[in-house]
Amino acid sequence: MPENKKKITRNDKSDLLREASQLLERRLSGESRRHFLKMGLTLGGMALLTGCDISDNSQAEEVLNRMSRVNDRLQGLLFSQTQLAPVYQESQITRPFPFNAFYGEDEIPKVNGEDYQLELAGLIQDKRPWTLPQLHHLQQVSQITRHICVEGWSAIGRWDGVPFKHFLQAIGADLFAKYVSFKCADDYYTSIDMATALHPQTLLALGYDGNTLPPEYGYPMKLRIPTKLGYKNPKHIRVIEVTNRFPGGYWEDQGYNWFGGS
Ligand SMILES: Nc1nc2c(c(=O)[nH]1)N[C@H]1C(S)=C(S)[C@@H](COP(=O)(O)O)O[C@H]1N2
Ligand SMILES: [Mo]
Repeated sequence: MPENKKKITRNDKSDLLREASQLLERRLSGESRRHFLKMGLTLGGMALLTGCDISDNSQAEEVLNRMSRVNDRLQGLLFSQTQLAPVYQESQITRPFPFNAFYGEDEIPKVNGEDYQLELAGLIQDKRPWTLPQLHHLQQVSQITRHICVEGWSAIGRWDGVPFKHFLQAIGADLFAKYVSFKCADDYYTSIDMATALHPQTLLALGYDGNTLPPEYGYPMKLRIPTKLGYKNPKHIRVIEVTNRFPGGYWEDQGYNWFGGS
């Protein structure tokens, strides 16, 4: 008998519901998640609306996927390039700042900055790779913001680097394309919408707290996006691609909400 066709008892159902609502929390994010919850649009409600049987795993999965896609679209619509994430004082920085990755600290990728080249692909006029000294020649800014991880922790840090919008303009990226995607020196990958890429607080971060970005926080560079959850902030970026084809992401492809607003 296939996994999702097993007979389901009453207890199984409440376990399933509990598990499903935890999944749902992960699949929705940002301002529209708060709207969803305020409207009482729960998984059960959605199941009624769509006529899906949520005690059937594959149908529950389908409901979650649909809610997640609606949530992406709503967040995209609600997102404003003039609405800024809160900024903090030097004294509020969390020390030490937490490390997180899908592996332990002993597996942090070792990138050699001397021969490092940032590769560019897709809808970009000038796809020549960039070295670290070239990136340091661009105008640098610094910013103290809160990093929020879906796993239930947040921390305030200071990142220094190049406003990503300036970089996209410098390389002649198609600013009307839908997505910017990132491949990292570990097996991590993620992607963002163009509106977020152009947001004034989105930073190609080369430094942390006044020093070179250390290996644990993403040497030689990470994208720091204070309007998005932690998993949308790629560390150890190796390739940047501008594209209209939906690129997904490491956690997003496992069910985390793609827009991932904070
Ligand atoms: N390359 C890479 N980037 C990544 C991750 C990862 O595993 N690999 N994890 C993401 C997650 S879930 C979080 S919370 C943050 C953690 O960043 P930090 O180590 O600077 O706190 O990195 C994000 N970017
Ligand atoms: Mo995270």
